[in-house]
Amino acid sequence: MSARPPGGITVLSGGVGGARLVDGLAGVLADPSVLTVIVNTADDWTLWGLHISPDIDTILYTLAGLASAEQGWGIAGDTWAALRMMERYGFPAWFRIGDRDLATHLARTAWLRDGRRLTDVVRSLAAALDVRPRVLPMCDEPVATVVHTAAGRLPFQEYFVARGATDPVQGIEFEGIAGAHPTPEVLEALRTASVVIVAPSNPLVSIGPILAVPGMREALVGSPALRVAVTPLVGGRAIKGPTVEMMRGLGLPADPAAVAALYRDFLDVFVLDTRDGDAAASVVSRTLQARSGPAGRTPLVACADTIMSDPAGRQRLARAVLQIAAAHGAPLPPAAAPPAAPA
Ligand code: FO1
Repeated sequence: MSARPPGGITVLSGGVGGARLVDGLAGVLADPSVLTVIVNTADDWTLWGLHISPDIDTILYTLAGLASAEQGWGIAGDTWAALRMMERYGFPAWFRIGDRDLATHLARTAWLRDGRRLTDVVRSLAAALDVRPRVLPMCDEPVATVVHTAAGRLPFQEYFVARGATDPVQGIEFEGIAGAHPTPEVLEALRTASVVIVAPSNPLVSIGPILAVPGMREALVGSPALRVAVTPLVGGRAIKGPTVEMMRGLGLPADPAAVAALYRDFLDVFVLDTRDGDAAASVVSRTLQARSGPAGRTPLVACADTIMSDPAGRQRLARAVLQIAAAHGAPLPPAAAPPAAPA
């Protein structure tokens, strides 16, 4: 395990929304190697005998500057020759693996078959793609999200991609979670960070599995870092994906206060979108009400523009989150100089 300087920044993240903030942070930090990303792997699945890790790959491709902005997954400008051939051989083609993306799944699968840990494999992928932040799977063991619907128990990608996330969600299960452990690298990243940021990812199926790994919440509670979560909801809607529908399906109010309550046992600061500033009081009261046992620290609420529609928006939110962390006393690594004003 390579030693990192203390005072790092560790982000818990799913795919697209989290990747945008991670990219913004990597862009504003003078040394992006102080950044560690702990990534959901419960969306992982096996297709054509290959191990696919959608959220890990979205983070890697985004940080490598390869991501397809239109799709939100896969590689920009990828081609589909292999997919078309697989279709001719009778394989279903609803999960679209591009030709260059296919190489990532082939390499990962080959290395896993050699007996390597997923953590090591992701390190090799990141090194080959010149990704400087450290990207860590939440665990090395297989975990699979299963969505309970009226149509039955659906594997996550079948619910999300094949059926377009249209089935009302009745329950969510993380198969294999009881046998999972935070890796030594994950525990070290939580122990040595000065700030832990929960990205604006889906709290149920992106952040939820990370927090469900036995020992993860305890590691967050015990971390000396300031723990900041960024809302995935703005104006009652998720920027991307079925967060609102899933929360309602599980009987939760689909609002930022309900998201903050899911992080209640470790949260220090919750970042609301500026447009939702009037929800601050309910974030505090709901989080406190939901706390069991001694109240601990009262979560504080801050506001920022959380919409990341372009690279400038990603960096704007990254700087805002770092400023909020600094204002709450977190020692931070140096940020890169702000871009020069246009002449
Ligand atoms: N998402 C889609 O909506 N359609 C696809 O065909 C698709 C293919 C795909 C291939 C590789 C990969 O790593 C991800 C892919 N995704 C696709 C994204 C993925 O299903 C979800 O975005 C994540 O699991 C949710 O974070």
